[in-house]
Amino acid sequence: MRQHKLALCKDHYLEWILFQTERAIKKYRMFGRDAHILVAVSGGKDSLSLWDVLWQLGYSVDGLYIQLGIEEGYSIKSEQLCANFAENRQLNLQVIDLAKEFGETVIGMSQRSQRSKNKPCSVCGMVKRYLMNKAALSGGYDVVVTGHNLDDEAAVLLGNTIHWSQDLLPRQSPVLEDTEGFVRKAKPFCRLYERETAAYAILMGIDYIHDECPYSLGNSTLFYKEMLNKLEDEKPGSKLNFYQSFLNARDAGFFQMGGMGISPELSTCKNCGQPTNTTYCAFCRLIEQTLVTKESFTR
Ligand code: Q46
Ligand code: ZN
Repeated sequence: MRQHKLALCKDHYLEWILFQTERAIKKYRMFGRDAHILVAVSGGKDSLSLWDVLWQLGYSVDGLYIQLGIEEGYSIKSEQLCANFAENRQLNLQVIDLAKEFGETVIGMSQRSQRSKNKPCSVCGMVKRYLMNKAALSGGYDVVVTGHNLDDEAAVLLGNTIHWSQDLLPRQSPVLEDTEGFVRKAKPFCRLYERETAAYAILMGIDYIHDECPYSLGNSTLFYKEMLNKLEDEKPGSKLNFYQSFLNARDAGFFQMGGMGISPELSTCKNCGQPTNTTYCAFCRLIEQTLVTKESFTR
């Protein structure tokens, strides 16, 4: 690990990952030892490694898999890998199947939505965030955790910085506090490089989906990741420094200046009760568009 000037054998590497994860949980006050945790799993190396690490560290953690119905066998295979992972460790996995519960896959939903223009990622992201929050609230969980790693966070940060996004920059954080209607969210792998989480999965023998979602090809996050990798090759530690310096600046109040960080007033959705700044939340408007009957949705 050139960025840390550190080389470790297998046993010490696995210990190091556990130590670094615990350290991030404490440093950013993500959750306590007795928290009831829901981890959102996709079948990929990051989320399954995170579930494994939290379990190894002795946390109480259940899994949530959202079956999106992505073609080319991607969703079927990823659900199976999550189910195998949970079964091998006797852990609880909740599955929400969009087609069964809402009558349509995420691709069908996005084709009907103004929001996506044939690129499902925007609708997909919104649907996943909504359902994670809903599942965590109804299951009585204290926090939802996701497997976002440093490469993900640095790429999003680069995109938000290029646009100087006044809405998104102040909200990018390793932990989002719970607020009325929103459960707490945390990213315990936010300081681990993608190759570090991949190495953990391989060394632990975790069977994960190696294919990328077919819709991820050509998206700007992948492009920003490639740019950051080039920078990292020339200057090891650049990604970590970019992200950490941003967090330091944010904590020092940088984004409170000039009106950044002002959030719109939220009320509650008239259909489902989740927070929104319009009469009906984006998820309920989407479901109405997809012609699913109100009875099946509010069930
Ligand atoms: S699953 Fe969904 Fe991702 Fe596939 S459709 Fe896009 S957002 S790329 S993380
Ligand atoms: Zn709603």
